[in-house]
Amino acid sequence: MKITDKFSLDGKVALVTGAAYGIGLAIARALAEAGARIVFNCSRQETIDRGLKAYAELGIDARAYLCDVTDECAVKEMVADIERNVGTIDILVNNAGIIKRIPMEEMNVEDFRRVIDVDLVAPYICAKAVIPGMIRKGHGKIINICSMMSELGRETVSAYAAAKGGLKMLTRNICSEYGAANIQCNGIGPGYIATEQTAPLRELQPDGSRHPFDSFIISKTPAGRWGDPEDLMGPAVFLASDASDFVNGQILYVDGGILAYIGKQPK
Ligand code: NAP
Ligand code: GCO
Repeated sequence: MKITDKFSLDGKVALVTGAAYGIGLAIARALAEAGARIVFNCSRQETIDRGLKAYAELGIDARAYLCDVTDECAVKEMVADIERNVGTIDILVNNAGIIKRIPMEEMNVEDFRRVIDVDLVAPYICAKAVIPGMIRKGHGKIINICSMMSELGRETVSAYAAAKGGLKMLTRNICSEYGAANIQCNGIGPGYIATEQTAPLRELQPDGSRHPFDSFIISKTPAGRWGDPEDLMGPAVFLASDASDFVNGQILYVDGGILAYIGKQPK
């Protein structure tokens, strides 16, 4: 097989959760351009509509489901409908996620639990729903969208860091439990990416200057910039394709080098 054929997703069915915009849309676009049939879900009809418009403008015939990933019954129904009407899911990208930036001592437990539910329990629910079909098919790819917060903490993101740290270990455990069924489960750990989720961290100040956190990230990132969702497209195709069949349980950090860098030395 030619090496370029190993990156082909022709004939594959990919479910990308929460992929109406942002990182999920970019990853789904990449998988589509590599040949996959795209299915996505969101929890709000207006987001579904926004996503379908975006895919149509990209020339991608995506199928959409209104489904909250924390609702196991709804996820099982969605997966069953996909298997009936599109085909068995070959690739699952657990992308749907939320963040609540609240100092831990001020965060109520309901908010903490909601972040854990969406960012950790839901990837378990979705993986559990697609694994039987992958086992029947004899192969599968699960990609969990982790985070720098799978490795590092920072103020106000206790629930998110706990969830993304757990998602790193869930990734390793799915690898351990299902590697023998030829299912590869890996993570992508984006650095700081310019999406709606991080928009508050990049808001211009009243005087027109950069947000202090924006300047902080620029200084902490060797690439000297925020990531773009498009920076995740190649890594996603790699982990979704035959090219990564012997890669399992790994987190591929796509972060411009931030995790490797202690930070600019004082002048
Ligand atoms: P985003 O712009 O906030 O988009 C999140 C998407 O998830 C939306 O389409 C949203 O649609 C969907 N979603 C949220 N809750 C859902 C639920 N309960 N059920 C189904 N869909 C749900 O986020 P993003 O920046 O693209 O991030 C995508 C993923 O990458 C997340 O897991 C995030 O933690 C991770 N990540 C982001 C960054 C970054 O810097 N942006 C870095 C590392 C990791 P609805 O609201 O309509 O459901
Ligand atoms: C934050 C940011 C980060 C990014 C991402 C970094 O408030 O620190 O939202 O958490 O979303 O997860 O990898």
